[in-house]
Amino acid sequence: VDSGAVSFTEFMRHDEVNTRLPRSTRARLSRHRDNGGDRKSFEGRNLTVAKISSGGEDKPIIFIEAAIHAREWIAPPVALYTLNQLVENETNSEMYRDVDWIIHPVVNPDGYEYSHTDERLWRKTRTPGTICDGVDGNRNFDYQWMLTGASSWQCTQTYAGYKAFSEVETQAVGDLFAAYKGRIKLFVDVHSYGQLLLYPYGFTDDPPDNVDELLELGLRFNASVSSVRGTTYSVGNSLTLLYAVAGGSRDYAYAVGEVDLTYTLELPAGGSSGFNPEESEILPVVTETWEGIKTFYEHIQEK
Ligand code: ING
Ligand code: ZN
Repeated sequence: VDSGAVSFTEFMRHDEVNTRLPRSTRARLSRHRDNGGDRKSFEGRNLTVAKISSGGEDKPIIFIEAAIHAREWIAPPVALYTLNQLVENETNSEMYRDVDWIIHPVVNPDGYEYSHTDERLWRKTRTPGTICDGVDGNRNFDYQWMLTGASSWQCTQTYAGYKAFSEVETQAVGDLFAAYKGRIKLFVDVHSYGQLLLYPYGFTDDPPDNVDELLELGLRFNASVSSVRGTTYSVGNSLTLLYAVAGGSRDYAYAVGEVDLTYTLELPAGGSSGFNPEESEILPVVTETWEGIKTFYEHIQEK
């Protein structure tokens, strides 16, 4: 057990995440890396995805992505803790016997780095615009693109890009949905903040076909998380509980990727901006969230 592979006592820079990923996924069974279709970020960083599998090409997949938004620093640790628990904690090894996992801990590495080096509250990618830089990755997916809750003006935080999938980082995620179509059974897009678990859709409050299952499983996620130290989540339709959004990865996963169970997870807040939890909060947050992830896993495993 190499518990020192990934830090949960401080926020890691992208190169630390990236170099520690292969270490924590070191050969045990057929775990391997996948660079999101061999793509690099706009500025040339690896778009490293960890895949955890005990072999075979037909098992259900749970897909977790984090940090499509740069400033949401508490999100990558949740993805990395999940990875760590799977590959470093022998007692969890049955969790990748019947189910495969794809974990993309930093979807937007350029923005993530910029939020460390230049502007703490940077949210978007780093592609240059004529006046303002960056695209909101979570408005850039090719499903109901620009319908609502997104902006065509490059200087806004929710700029959807000049076209759907204008960003290589969102294309890389889209490629994964295409490559594993039919196998991905649950997708979680990890954000902060708000203590919300949101299911489709972001652009309408018309309930999706399997709203009962989405809600019921979401409530079980909340029960598991809250059993640790009382953190509670509101579970519901995205638009109703938060605000209108179109072009996000969750709805794309649901409607185009044919993933039946898709959620946006808004982790707890911290600090004056909400995006700055104390580093001492990382471990409590990832630990309680892991209980919820296990509940997701049990549901997929029993299905
Ligand atoms: N929130 C998400 C956002 O992209 C969201 C919320 C995403 C709602 C997807 C619905 C669909 O605005 C944060 N904190 O980024
Ligand atoms: Zn976000």
